[in-house]
Amino acid sequence: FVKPAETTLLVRKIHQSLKMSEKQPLKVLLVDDQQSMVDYFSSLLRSHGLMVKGLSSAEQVLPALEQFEPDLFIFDLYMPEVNGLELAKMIRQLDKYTSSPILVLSSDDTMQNKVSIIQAGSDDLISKQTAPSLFVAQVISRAQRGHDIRSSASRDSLTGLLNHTQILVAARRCYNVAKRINSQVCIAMFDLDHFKKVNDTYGHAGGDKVLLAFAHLLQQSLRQTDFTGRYGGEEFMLVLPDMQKPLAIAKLNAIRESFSHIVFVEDGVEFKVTLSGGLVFSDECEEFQDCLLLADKHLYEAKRLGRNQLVV
Ligand code: GH3
Ligand code: MG
Ligand code: MG
Ligand code: MG
Repeated sequence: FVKPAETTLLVRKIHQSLKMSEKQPLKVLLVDDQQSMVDYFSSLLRSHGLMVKGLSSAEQVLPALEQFEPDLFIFDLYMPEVNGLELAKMIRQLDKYTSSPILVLSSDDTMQNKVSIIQAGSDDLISKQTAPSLFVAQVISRAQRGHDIRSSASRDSLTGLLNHTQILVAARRCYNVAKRINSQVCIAMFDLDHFKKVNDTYGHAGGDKVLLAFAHLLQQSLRQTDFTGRYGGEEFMLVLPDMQKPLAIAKLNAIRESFSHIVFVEDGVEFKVTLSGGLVFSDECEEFQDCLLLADKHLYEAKRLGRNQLVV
């Protein structure tokens, strides 16, 4: 038996890692072998509203990344064992951080050092003697860029929904949570009906408007704790954690129904679009992969039965 609060908490964690909401502070991971430097720069940045994880050795970096997803890395150049450049190279090899900004800190800000730092793939060298206000300004602007890169990489550019990779990450995590604490998650695959015809008749721009309208409808209709992603061209995946079957079905059916009533206008011509959906619940499958197969099978069945309907 599990209290609903626990699911909410776990689901919120998944959201935090995927959504990176604007309200979250910018996050910086700082490594310097001198603890006094770590303390000084961390408190300077914290006093300007940044969230800082300060470490005094390179070995602590990988474990720290499991809990803390930085927008910007700052590495001291001279450190025993692994220096700042080597550490930067290692970070660049992690899928999640291939494009993250990395600043290297040194009191030795010679041209030669600057050149080798940039050649090694880091973004810039900052002198430890830089005026605090300039240091803070540089860090904030780089961290903001890093944040933007990371959030655009997880979202679909047309609709702003999670992209294919991220919605699958969300679905898999919710599935694992549901299995672990014995709650229920609904995974739905929605596919717009005869969308090729919409494009052929009203143009690609007309089709895009329909996709956007649908994305807006989803965002309005679902809870903060639900996940919505663009799975493919005109295919969407919804993940509804911790919701009883009848309620999930009713909710998704209401979305299908509302969408079918939207009147689009293109060059003065009015038209409507419908969608079909396949639903699956976590207790119906042994493995996450089975959920995807079953949802897809149900979607295919909804199409076969005449579209504009959901199959559970
Ligand atoms: P069904 O009812 O069986 O799903 O038929 P359908 O025509 O919707 O399915 P099909 O897979 O044959 O065609 C999907 C179409 O979606 C093809 C493509 O032109 C369109 N599409 C995919 N991505 C986009 C997009 O980003 N914008 C626009 N406007 N159209 C897109
Ligand atoms: Mg040092
Ligand atoms: Mg379609
Ligand atoms: Mg399709």
